[in-house]
Amino acid sequence: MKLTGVELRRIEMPLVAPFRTSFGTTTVREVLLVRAVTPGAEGWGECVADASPLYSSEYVDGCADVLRRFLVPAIAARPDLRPDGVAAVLAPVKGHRMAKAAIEAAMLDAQLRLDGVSLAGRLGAVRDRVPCGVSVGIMDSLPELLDAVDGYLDEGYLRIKLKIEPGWDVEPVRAVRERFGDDVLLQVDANAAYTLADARQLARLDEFDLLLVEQPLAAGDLRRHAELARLIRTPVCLDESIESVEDAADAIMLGACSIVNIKPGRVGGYLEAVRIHELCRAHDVPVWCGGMLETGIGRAANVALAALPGFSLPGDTSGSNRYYAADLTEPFVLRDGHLDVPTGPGLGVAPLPHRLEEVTVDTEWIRF
Ligand code: SMG
Ligand code: MG
Repeated sequence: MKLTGVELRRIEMPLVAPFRTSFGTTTVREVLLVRAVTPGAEGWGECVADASPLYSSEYVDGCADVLRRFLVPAIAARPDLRPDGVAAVLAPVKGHRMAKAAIEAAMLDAQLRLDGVSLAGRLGAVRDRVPCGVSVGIMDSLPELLDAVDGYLDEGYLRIKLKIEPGWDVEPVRAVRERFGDDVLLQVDANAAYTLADARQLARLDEFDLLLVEQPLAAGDLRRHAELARLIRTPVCLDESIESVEDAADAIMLGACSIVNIKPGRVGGYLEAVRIHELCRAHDVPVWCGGMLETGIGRAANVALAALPGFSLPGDTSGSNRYYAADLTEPFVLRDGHLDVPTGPGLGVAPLPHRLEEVTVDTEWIRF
């Protein structure tokens, strides 16, 4: 494809409420957007890195730097590069998967708009809407948590995920079960806040029939996840540990997880995400689509991915209003617990120009 240039654009999106996890609290989502410009179309990619390297080693300034200095120049040097060749061209640069995913997504969007094909169609989607869950942050008190869960169930969310950490695990889960009953699909996410020495505490969650416990231990620790999986009944799901299809293969083989959270940014892009989906499907390992508090740009792509056949559990694909009073695109609205998969070419959505202007804090144009 003939790129005329790439824009790196920083935006700041205030959240409707602070979102607290075991590693920190977000009140404003700082997002790096990548815009790939061709003579016939432009495409958008959302980088999912946070402002600080706490979820993973990547962070917004680092992503902008590696894009500017290494990734975009490598792509500029290959004038006929198509989106499905991007990963191989960027492979000599180690790591930096979130940054790589963002430029690949922008090029994919531009190419698909030129071709008149939707991202969902390109990835192999088989559904026109996807079932949605919601991720509920750590709160200051149980009554606050129960109010939040009550509100989300009222809105129609089909699955609740509670963020947990040592000191906030069994009690919030028990409180939600007691108040809302055993039929609610419920799962927890520790963001690596425990060690294997906490196995006994984690086993106390067994009685609550959770769908899964997500990333209880450190990202690099597949072996101990496998040990933990033998000590507790709740299925172990991995998020931070899975950065590639090879990681997923290792985790499945070791018995480190029986479910995988697929986040395209974490694994280096939507095309790698599809490969992980295929591997998991071949092994009968259910997958679901994770979330990184995306704006409508990243959300559109996630919803397209979540429409693939192996995504058999509701994802963290919440409506726009879960995080933003005003989204960057036309908002994604929950209907009957589902979001519609966009059908237009590429992402099927684009930033609303006035909204984009309002939230932009910096732009940088790299001419080819
Ligand atoms: O987009 O709904 C969302 C966020 C879902 O909990 C969520 N994401 O570990 O799965 C996870 C977290 C990572 C982001 S926390 C700032
Ligand atoms: Mg997670």
